[in-house]
Amino acid sequence: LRALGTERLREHAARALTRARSRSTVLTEAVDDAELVRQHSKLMSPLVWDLAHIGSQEELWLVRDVGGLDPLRPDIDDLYDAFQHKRADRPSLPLLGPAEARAYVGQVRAKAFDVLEKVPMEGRRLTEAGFAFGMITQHEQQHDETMLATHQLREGEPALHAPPAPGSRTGPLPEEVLVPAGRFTMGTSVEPWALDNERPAHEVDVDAFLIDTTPVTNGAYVDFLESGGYTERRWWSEEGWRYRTENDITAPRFWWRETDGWWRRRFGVAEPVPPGQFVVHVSFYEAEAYAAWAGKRLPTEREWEKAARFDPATGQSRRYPWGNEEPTPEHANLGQRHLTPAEPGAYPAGASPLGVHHLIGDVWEWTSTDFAGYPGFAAFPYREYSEVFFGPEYKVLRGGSFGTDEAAIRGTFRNWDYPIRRQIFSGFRCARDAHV
Ligand code: AVJ
Ligand code: FE
Repeated sequence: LRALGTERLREHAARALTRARSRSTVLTEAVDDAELVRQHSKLMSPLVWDLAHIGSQEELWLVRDVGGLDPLRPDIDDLYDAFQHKRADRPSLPLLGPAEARAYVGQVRAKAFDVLEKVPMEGRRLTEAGFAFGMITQHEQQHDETMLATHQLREGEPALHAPPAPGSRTGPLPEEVLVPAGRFTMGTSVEPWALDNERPAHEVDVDAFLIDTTPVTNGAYVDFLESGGYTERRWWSEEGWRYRTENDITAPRFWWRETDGWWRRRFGVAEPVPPGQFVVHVSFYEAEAYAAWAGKRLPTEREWEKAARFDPATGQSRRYPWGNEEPTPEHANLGQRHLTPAEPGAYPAGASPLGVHHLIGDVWEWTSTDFAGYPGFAAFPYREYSEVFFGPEYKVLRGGSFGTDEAAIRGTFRNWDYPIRRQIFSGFRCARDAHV
């Protein structure tokens, strides 16, 4: 970032903010006002809440904090504070209506651009202001992915459209890759837009292990299903079995069985489950059961990151599996360009030095690791960003999905959720110990 120079830095931030806003606009203009204010699922906010919340965070961080400008709407701070109101209660709040919310986010953005033009960007200010703009860009993109998940939950005619994800551009890939034993650098102290939970960089020692070259496909998952995967207690953990039976979970979310096979609903379209694509909308517990059935296990978070970042030729950790350059459409299925995961081998340019594919994009990958701070963790800019979520209730997911923007993903990025969650774009790959 420093190397960019302050003018390039301003441009970079402005472009990233504008790209996020185009996406928020698409997601909130694809449905009518009645659908914007409706709660499509108890798990999600009405889309109009996400929109105004994006503006509210931007007002707090960029307009008031970085810019030192007067508040625009101090009266609504509380309405859009995610910690004040649970998602289920948000529809009953006196929220801004669709037209008001659009006007509000527009006014905030105009002020944020004023701040971006004028804020001094050198030395410490550069790092702080640069991070604040990066954080707000990522925040908007994270809510855009959440809004995409709301679109997936919504009933009714299709509202979003995109070309299909690419098919394989390689021959068949080996099933697994061996990751040799040894130390590698996990996390980062230098990535400019890295959030607090990705910091600091630290060395970790990892035993040799094998990891699947790609995430698990629908076809492989159907084999698990049809060989009694959901009815045989032995594949499931105790908690997982309780969750499965109490909620009568019998297949991934959005799937159902017809006489001719498995079908799914995807953004309002009913279609046969495509066997080649990676499975999506599974909980941690389902992923864990599949892995047990396959004679494997889920990777730990450090295993996942080593497979993604470690370059055995240099001993260094890369920003992304393919190197240090920002993602392009050749590297990964990101950015809501396609509204499905791809198939194995679709992104050969995105493979890691060890030959692991599809680490970035396609589906968020469940790991077996509980969300916790790295050694030397310091909450920034506030405890509520990640620290309050540390603990065994949350599992870490890695790599981003087709719904994640490139600004909001990298080799060090950590997402987290409850192990029961499946409305997110979650899939997984398996690993196992290497017996050498
Ligand atoms: C990192 C995706 C778990 O959506 O709850 C958005 C991101 N934090 N607003 C979430 C976030 C505050 C967060 N996740
Ligand atoms: Fe938020």
